[in-house]
Amino acid sequence: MPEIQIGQEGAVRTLTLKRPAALNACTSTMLVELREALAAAAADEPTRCVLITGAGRAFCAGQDLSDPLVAPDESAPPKNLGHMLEHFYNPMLLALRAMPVPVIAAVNGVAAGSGANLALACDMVLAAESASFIQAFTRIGLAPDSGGTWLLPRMVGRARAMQLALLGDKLPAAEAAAMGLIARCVPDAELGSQAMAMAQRLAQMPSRALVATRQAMDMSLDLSFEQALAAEAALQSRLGYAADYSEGVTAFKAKRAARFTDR
Ligand code: T3D
Repeated sequence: MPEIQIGQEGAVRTLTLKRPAALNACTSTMLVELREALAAAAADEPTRCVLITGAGRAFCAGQDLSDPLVAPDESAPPKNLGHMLEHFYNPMLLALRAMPVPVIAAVNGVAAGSGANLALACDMVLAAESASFIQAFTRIGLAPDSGGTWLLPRMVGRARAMQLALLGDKLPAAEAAAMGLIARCVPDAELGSQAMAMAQRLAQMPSRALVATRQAMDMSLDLSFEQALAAEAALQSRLGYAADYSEGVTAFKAKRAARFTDR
């Protein structure tokens, strides 16, 4: 039984985490399937946006704590959890951040531990009102992983990042939106349609410009102002040679909608 369900709506590839009985907790199988599904979407020219969501009442409860690769076992030596990260999480997350098209998370319920950070690693997060985000790591004696230590301070500042990570409290979606951790909190019944509408909108936009925006934002916090200006100039040089720039300006002058095709 696949643990990732793959769908397609026009130019939008949907990836649904599908272990609802365990709140879509991540197994090594699911992480490999997710990485492969991202690679397939990246290689598929007609796909111009990826939408990740969860089946059932949760988005993802983080690492499956029953997985023999990580579950503590008194009759066996302790396991090296770093291996799970190095072999399964990190390659998937690096593939996600290197996608040639935007990636949206539609958080339909609780997103805990690595499940929360999987959502936050996406380019835009929409969440249902009943959803929540939990940096659940310290609750079980671990520190944030799956990019949490990098993402959280950049997204909400160190003080809030530390509060979320140290306490591991449940953060309702509305509060996550209010503090700028996610883009939008929507009524439960509207999550699917609003997330798909956003994905379809992004799919019509110039993919290379969107991806360059992600790259520039990711880099900028580690750069001086001068370095950021230089990085922007380098990205803009690249975009200026692409067909989408020519199409965008031509469409503007002709007062028509642009038809972007680069990827
Ligand atoms: O290398 C490494 O492996 C380290 C990597 C770590 C990455 C991490 O993600 S660490 C954090 C792991 N996640 C957690 O600690 C969260 C554990 N889950 C919860 O705290 C709660 O389930 C939730 C707050 C997410 C939801 O609570 P609630 O009350 O809505 O649901 P529930 O009743 O607790 O769970 C429903 C079922 O899902 C239940 O199974 P059952 O009793 O009906 O058969 C529960 O055991 C299962 N489930 C929930 N989370 C996990 C899980 N099963 C396995 N692993 C889980 N993470």
